[in-house]
This record gives sequence, structure tokens and C-alpha cells, in this order.
Amino acid sequence: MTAQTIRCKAAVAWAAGQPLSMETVEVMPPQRGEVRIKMIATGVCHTDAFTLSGDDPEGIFPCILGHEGGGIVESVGEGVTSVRVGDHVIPLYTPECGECKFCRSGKTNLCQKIRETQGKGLMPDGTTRFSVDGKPIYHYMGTSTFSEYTVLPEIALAKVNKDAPLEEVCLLGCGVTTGMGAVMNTAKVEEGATVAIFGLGGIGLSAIIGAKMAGASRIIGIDINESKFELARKLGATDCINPQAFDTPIQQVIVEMTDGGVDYSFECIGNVHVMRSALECCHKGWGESVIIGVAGAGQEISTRPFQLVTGRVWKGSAFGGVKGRSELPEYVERYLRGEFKLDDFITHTMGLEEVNNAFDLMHEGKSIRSVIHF
Ligand code: NAD
Ligand code: AHE
Ligand code: ZN
Ligand code: ZN
Repeated sequence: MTAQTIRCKAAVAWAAGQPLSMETVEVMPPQRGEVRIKMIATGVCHTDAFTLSGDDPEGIFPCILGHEGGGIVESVGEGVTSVRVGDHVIPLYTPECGECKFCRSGKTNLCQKIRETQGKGLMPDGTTRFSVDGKPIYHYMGTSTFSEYTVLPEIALAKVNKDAPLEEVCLLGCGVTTGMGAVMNTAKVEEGATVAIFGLGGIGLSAIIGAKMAGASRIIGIDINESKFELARKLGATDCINPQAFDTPIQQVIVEMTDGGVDYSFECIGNVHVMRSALECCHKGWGESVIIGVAGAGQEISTRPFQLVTGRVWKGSAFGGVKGRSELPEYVERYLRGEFKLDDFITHTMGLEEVNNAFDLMHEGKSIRSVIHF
């Protein structure tokens, strides 16, 4: 049967800095190579708030935000072969086509096949599948999970085990995979290493899980909100420190705590000043710092080049370096085998109509992850 346009509820971001507005949207059928999915759950990540704030140079409005989802295939477009109706899927803001220069390089997960249109809020054919009263609404990160139904290219879906509760594994659509992957794939932290993790939200706490799994001997969590420390310790942090409790710069504190600096550090905030501290708390000669946090338009990082001349390395990581279609399903299997938990992260659950509350809780520092149930 040919798929029809669906009318459903979505939270629309009409303009930067304004609360999301619940609307009835029209969602067109999936076109060639596309898939329409019924969302079951979605997390709210700081990057959604970042784009809504107006600081994202790629922010484009009106759009439907959301990129940390889990759903079920409702219909497929012509030529789709890798998923079928009823499959459980996690939307991928970093797709995997398997054939572009980036996919073939074996060096990166940053597939570029549809990156240009995705960054303009459009499907690969240059049009949008969403509208309200005939007015086009843009996609966001190619995923737009704050909608009861959304459309994605086939290459932007990871098919996952149906035994996994989508209300939890949706977090593998961004935050948890990003933090764990940055530690295991990007930095490749080894047993016995010392690690500093700046920012103990969903990303930083996931980095702690990764560091613990890697067998790090010391895991130092840094946050200005001490209410994050209890969970950080539970997940494996050996030390938790608040930079505001010291008169000396935090990098100096960490260098003194660790006999010269840590082997690896991770910035999980998006603050360019903290990025500098994260680099400079690394050990001379070999320490590596990974930037995960997303900084606003126009912001730049700086340090003395001497920091790099003397062996520290500055890196970045997107989606934890994970290739979504070929590697994310295995993260779901590892979760099912009990290698890590996800419920610790879910501090709040709510319906889509309460999504603005999820942003408030994040800004007030009261949540790790709010998960929207559809
Ligand atoms: P979050 O809001 O849940 O957590 C941020 C944490 O940083 C909070 O606990 C906050 O108290 C702490 N913090 C803020 N300012 C601080 C400071 N000056 N010093 C120490 N701690 C400070 O956010 P999140 O969802 O965990 O996301 C973290 C960052 O990672 C954001 O910038 C987000 O956009 C980015 N992100 C990047 C990727 C990627 O692929 N690179 C993926 C997901 C998220
Ligand atoms: N649009 C921003 C960049 C945003 C960004 O860096 N996004 C990360 C994922 S954050 C998920 O919560 C990412 O994957 N980046 C790689 C990419 O291709 O976007 C800007 O500054 O323009
Ligand atoms: Zn995210
Ligand atoms: Zn590709």
C-alpha cells in the first residue's frame, strides 16, 4: 500500500530563543531511499538547547529539533532494502553510506554523503518532508526526533535488536555513545591510564563509563555543579572536584594531583576556556585532550603552542567516532548483555508536550537526561 501523508504532533522551534510550540504537522511519505519512522522515545541533549539558543551557525528555523531517538519503521520509500516496516531503529545524525571518500577511508565516522543538505535542514533531494498549514518546516541534524513521525534517509538508520527498550537505548543515538566512544575509539584509553573529564552531564558521565571499562586507574570528574558528583562516583570517578573551590587554575590543581598531569582529558561542556584547561592538565610529552563539547558561533580555542611542542595532543570527537550502521547495533547488544546501564541517566520522563520543561531542567542543572515518551 502506498504511504499517505500523516498528520501528527510535533514540537516546532519557530525561532531561536523561543520555547518550542506543539503543532499539528504534516509528514510526507518517504521518498526514494527514505524511511518514515514512528518515534517511541527521544532524549534531550545539550546540543538541542545549543541550537535553540541561536549560537549554532547551522541553526535554521522553523525546524523540528531532536536527535537522540528510538523508533519503529512505519513505511519505506522506493528502493529501500536494509530496513522494513516494524524494524526498531536509532536515527543517526552521522550516517554511514559505506561508499563516500570518508566512509572508505577507514579513518573517520564522518560520512559526508548527505552532510551538505543535512546542514541546511533538508533531505538529500533538497526539500523538506514537514509542513504546518502548507509552510515548510526544516529538519534538524537529519533526525528531527521531537515529532511523532519523522523521515530519514535509509543510510541514517541503525537497525537494532527488538529486545532493547527504545525508551532507554534512544540515549545511544547521541549522548552515551558519544562519551563512551570518545574514550574508547578516539582516545583509545588504555588500562592503568589517568583521565580527567570536564563536565559531568550525559556526555561526561558516559565518558566515565568508558574510562572505567578501559581500566583507567584514576578518573577525575570536574564540574561546577556538585550535585553531579554522586552519580559520577557511582559510575567510576575516583575523584570529583569543583574548580570554584580552588584559588589556583584547575589545570594546575590536576597537574599537582597526578604527578605531572593526566594521560587523557575530555572536554564535555562546550566552553572554550575549559577546553584550554583540559589540554593544559595533560601530561607533558604524551597527554591527549579530546574536545567533545560544542562551542558557539565565533568562539575560538587558544593555548601557548609550547603546550603542543612539548608533546600534548589536541583532538576532537563527533558521535564518539562510532560508525552508526555498522557499529551502533553492537553497543545495543553490549547494553543488553549488561555491560553498562542506561537507567542511571534518565532522571526525568515526560510527554512531548512537556519538552520545554526538559530544557528548563537542563539549564537549571537538575537533569542528566530527560526522555520524552510518545
Ligand atoms: P549537560 O548540560 O548535560 O552537561 C554539561 C555539564 O557541564 C553540566 O553538568 C554543567 O554543570 C557542567 N559545566 C558547565 N560549565 C562548566 C564549567 N565551567 N566547568 C565545569 N563544568 C561545567 O550537557 P551534555 O548533554 O552532557 O553535553 C555536553 C556538551 O557536549 C555540549 O556542548 C553538547 O553540545 C556536546 N555534545 C557533543 C557531541 C559530539 O558528538 N561532539 C555529542 C553530544 C553532545
Ligand atoms: N552545527 C555546529 C556543530 C555542531 C556539532 O559539532 N555537532 C556534533 C554533534 S553534537 C551532538 O549532540 C557533530 O557531530 N559534528 C560533526 C558534524 O558534521 O556536524 C556548528 O558549529 O556549525
Ligand atoms: Zn547530542
Ligand atoms: Zn559515507
